[in-house]
Amino acid sequence: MRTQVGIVGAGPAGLLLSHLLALRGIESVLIEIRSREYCEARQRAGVLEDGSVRLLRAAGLADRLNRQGIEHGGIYLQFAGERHHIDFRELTGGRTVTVYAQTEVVKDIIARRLADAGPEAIKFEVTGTEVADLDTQQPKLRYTSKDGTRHEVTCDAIAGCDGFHGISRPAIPPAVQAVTERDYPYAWLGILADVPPSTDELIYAHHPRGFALHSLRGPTISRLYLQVGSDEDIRDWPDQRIWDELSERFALPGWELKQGPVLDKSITPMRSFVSSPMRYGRLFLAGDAAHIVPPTGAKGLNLALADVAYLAPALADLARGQPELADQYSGTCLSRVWRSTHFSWWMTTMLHRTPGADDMERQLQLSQLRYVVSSQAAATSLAENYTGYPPLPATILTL
Ligand code: FAS
Ligand code: PHB
Repeated sequence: MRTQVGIVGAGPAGLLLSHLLALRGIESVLIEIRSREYCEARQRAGVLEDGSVRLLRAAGLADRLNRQGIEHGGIYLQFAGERHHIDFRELTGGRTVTVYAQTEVVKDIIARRLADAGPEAIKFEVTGTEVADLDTQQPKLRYTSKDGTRHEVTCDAIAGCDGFHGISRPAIPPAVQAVTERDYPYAWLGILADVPPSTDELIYAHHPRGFALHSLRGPTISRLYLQVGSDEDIRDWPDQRIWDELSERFALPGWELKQGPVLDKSITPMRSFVSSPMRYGRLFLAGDAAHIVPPTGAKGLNLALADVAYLAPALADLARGQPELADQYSGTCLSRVWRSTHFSWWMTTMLHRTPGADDMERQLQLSQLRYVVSSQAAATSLAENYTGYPPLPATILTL
């Protein structure tokens, strides 16, 4: 079997890449180990940067996003019994973010790919994925389909969009790969709750007991997170204990956290991870396969979408014998990745309590938070990074 681009992984990166390539007349084979239902139900990110919304609109994928997405003009920072609003519109000249869950982005793109290219557009529930001959002009993608048939696809290029635990990144020889990583001594316990949000925009709360985040998924569904120890077991966190802890960390006079049935809960480790370069021969990494950020900056999903926004034109040109964009791909993306990696680290270390930390950490954090909410320069820096910096260029948003 032959194709122009083999894509490993049907998360946001792989799905969007297959669509952006199709818009450019480039055929691809997209394989995925999980089922469609699993991919669509996997609770992950919730906030789209300004550029991600523009990208999905330019790609013709934003009908439901335009109807159901909730535009937010800022966030709240809470600390020392105070809650302050950071006004993105005012600070960035009109840029905003949109609350629209990753699950919905995945559903929208799967539906579009299957409608455009039929049931074979995404091969779900494959096993035995392998990539080979990456340093040749005909790399191979091998997998066993759900019916037990073993396949080998000869490609012009392969896109490793298979996330942090995928097989693509490990296929790069260690001698040519530089990994930079930092594990944080805490994790996020996240819940999806059947209760109207107690806030109009996200609340990021610094508290002596640890960080808490109030996000949302719509007028009747809330999404909340709690900093917990990095070795916590979700079985030790019955729903009421979670609500009690959240209520304490968000407590403000005259304000109450509404509680309700918990629909989903999970614990996510926190790490910063960058693998460089994001290319080896004809293998190109995109999204979590190449980098991981702590979710405090709401960057993971947006970085994945930005990577493939650059990768699609690069692979289209490469297929036509013009390698320049493909040669620039890794450098271009890593520059954005490090900006988001720094911002995510900055938000994380400003808001989370390091276990066993002395009062110096707390005083430094409070000073930084007070500076951010009182200085226009400091608040502008947070606002432009949170809404997406650097903004995706018009060349990338013109499809
Ligand atoms: P993904 O991991 O989403 O997708 C990779 C796909 O490849 C998966 O479907 C996987 O099944 C498939 N795959 C793996 N191995 C394969 C193989 N061998 N063959 C074929 N397919 C294979 N980001 C935020 O911005 N905010 C958040 O709150 C947030 N919360 C998160 C919570 C969790 C538990 C996790 C793990 C991540 C979270 N993230 C969050 C980050 C997340 O949104 C990622 O950035 C985003 O999913 C990245 O998309 P992809 O790069 O497509 O990777
Ligand atoms: C979410 O809604 O899931 C979310 C929002 C902002 C973050 C992380 C997660 O920083």
